[in-house]
Amino acid sequence: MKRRNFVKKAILTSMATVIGADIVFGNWMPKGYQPLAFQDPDPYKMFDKDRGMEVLNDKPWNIEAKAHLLDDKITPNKYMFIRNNGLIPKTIDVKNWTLTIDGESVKQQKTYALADLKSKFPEYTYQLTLECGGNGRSEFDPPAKGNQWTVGAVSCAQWTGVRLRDILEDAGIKDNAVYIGYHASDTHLSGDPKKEPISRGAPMAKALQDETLIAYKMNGEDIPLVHGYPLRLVAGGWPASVSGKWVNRISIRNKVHDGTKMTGTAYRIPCEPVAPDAKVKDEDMCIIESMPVKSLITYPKSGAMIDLGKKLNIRGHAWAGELEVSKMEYSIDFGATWKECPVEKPVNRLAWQHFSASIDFPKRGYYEIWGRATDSKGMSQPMILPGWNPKGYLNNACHRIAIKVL
Ligand SMILES: Nc1nc2c(c(=O)[nH]1)N[C@H]1C(S)=C(S)[C@@H](COP(=O)(O)O)O[C@H]1N2
Ligand SMILES: [Mo]
Repeated sequence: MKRRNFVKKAILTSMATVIGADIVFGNWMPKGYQPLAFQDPDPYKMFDKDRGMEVLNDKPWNIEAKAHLLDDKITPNKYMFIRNNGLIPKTIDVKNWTLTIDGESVKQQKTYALADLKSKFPEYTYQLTLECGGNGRSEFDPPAKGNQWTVGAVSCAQWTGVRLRDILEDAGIKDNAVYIGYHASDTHLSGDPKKEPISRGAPMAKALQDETLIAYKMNGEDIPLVHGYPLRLVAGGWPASVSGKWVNRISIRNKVHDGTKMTGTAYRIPCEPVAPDAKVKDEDMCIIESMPVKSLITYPKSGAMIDLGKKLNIRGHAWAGELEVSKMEYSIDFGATWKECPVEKPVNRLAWQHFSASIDFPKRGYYEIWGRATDSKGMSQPMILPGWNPKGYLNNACHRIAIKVL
């Protein structure tokens, strides 16, 4: 019989690879037919994520971790949250991938192939804390629109690449440079090729920091596609929206970058505190820069039980944007009293720091452990939700876990 109306063998084989099983009656599949497995993809398989992660949105894909999944000192891919504003690039042409430096304040526009970047500039590796500006949004009341992140939109992976500073200086920075802005190859949800899903940036001082990288590796391997393969800007300690994935162009601007999600209310908070539910004018909103001090108890998992008379060992991470965490405390009495516990130095600037404590409980019953970090300028995490803001950013309230002593 004639087979030309049916799917070719090579295509069948590649489909079977993606699905992870033989397509038994595949030779009967009409040409151009899309198997259901592709129409309703399994995000955990597609992105190599742990099944304990929580999918918040599938268009675009937004997936968060849980506190206890973030226990590793270096966050592995399977526990790393995903935040997309648009659609992940469908095809990545690595061989022809380039990074262009342009803008009003570049001395000479330049384009670098991936291989150029790797051979021309020295390589650095840093562990960098990336927290979404909207992490903790789910607690705001009145609620804020957007992904209802709980605590899991934070990661601290190891990033390897070249310094953005070295590239910018190679192209030449004019004296009037103010800001950099990134452009990337993901596409707008509307499908309109002229619209960018996001194009943010940072002031020159942040762009020129040692730790601000144009990265091509995460945790020692190629960056996973969903996290920005093959090239990503990484600016630790600032809202992770500054860390552009799939970057192909960086503009040196003579003004504050005005790309998508730089203006209006996006990634901005009221310059002065406002009452909950207040309407704030665009001109009274200020761009979020360094993230506030925060911590997570990553062990044990909330709900753990322990026998009376046994010590409970807890541990977790604390971070403070551009600053260091200088003190870590915990409370088992709803914040009435606090005990200090040791917190390690960061492996490098902008990496999260590890704390641990060994806790005694006076009698059987229900307890909560609250963790509170303080930064090197003396600012501490608030015990409950901090300043309400229209878009629900910067909730750095103390993390809490429930414990039952039997
Ligand atoms: N090109 C591009 N870069 C992007 C985004 C995006 O949608 N497109 N999202 C930003 C936001 S809001 C966050 S919080 C981080 C999330 O990074 P991750 O998905 O690797 O965890 O990427 C940032 N970089
Ligand atoms: Mo974000």
